[in-house]
Amino acid sequence: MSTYTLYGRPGSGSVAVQIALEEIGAPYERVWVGSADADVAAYRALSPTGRVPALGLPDGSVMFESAAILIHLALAHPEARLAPAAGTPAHARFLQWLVFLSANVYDAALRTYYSDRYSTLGAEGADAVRQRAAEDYLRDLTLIASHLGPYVLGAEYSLADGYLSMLAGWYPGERAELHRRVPALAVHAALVGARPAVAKTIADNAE
Ligand SMILES: N[C@@H](CCC(=O)N[C@@H](CS)C(=O)NCC(=O)O)C(=O)O
Repeated sequence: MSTYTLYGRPGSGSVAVQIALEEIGAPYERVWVGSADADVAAYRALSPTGRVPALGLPDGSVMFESAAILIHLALAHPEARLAPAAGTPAHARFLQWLVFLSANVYDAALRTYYSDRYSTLGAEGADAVRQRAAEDYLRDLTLIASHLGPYVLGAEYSLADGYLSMLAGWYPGERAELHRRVPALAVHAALVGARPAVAKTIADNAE
């Protein structure tokens, strides 16, 4: 099997991609991207947004955007059964939830942690951005949680589950409080966290 290169940072959006690579059992090199200006500038030559994750593909090209990477990996490795067969209604739901997570939940996380970038009004504006982001974050996690059964697609685990568990794990404040408010997320986090690919990824990111 050919080799991937995962560009990421510990605990960042690269976690979901690393979980996917571990689930597939694909050989990959994991590269942590530095946060210094020079590191980011060099990284932009590979991945023009300068954000992580990005994935170097076996042909030497590099792709970015976490949801797109997960969709690609699922399609490139159908034998790993990490998504329904392409073109089926189940695959349509897989795409729906991946894009929902990327466009809404990931976005709320970015508005939470980079709130100053979303306002020209200084600290007060950033506080307002953060408050709205927290409301949106909880609303959208609650929405997807109401469809868990116990996984995003029902009885079958898919790459959407690693993605959800990463994004829910970033929710600001106490994890216990989130799980008290949305119990289905507690069940989901326990199921996903018990998977060897997830435990290995979490351990690697904690080093
Ligand atoms: N839409 C992108 C978002 C990627 C993103 O913003 N990643 C964060 C880390 S979780 C990042 O690189 N932040 C650094 C920065 O924006 O300067 C994706 O889904 O891959």
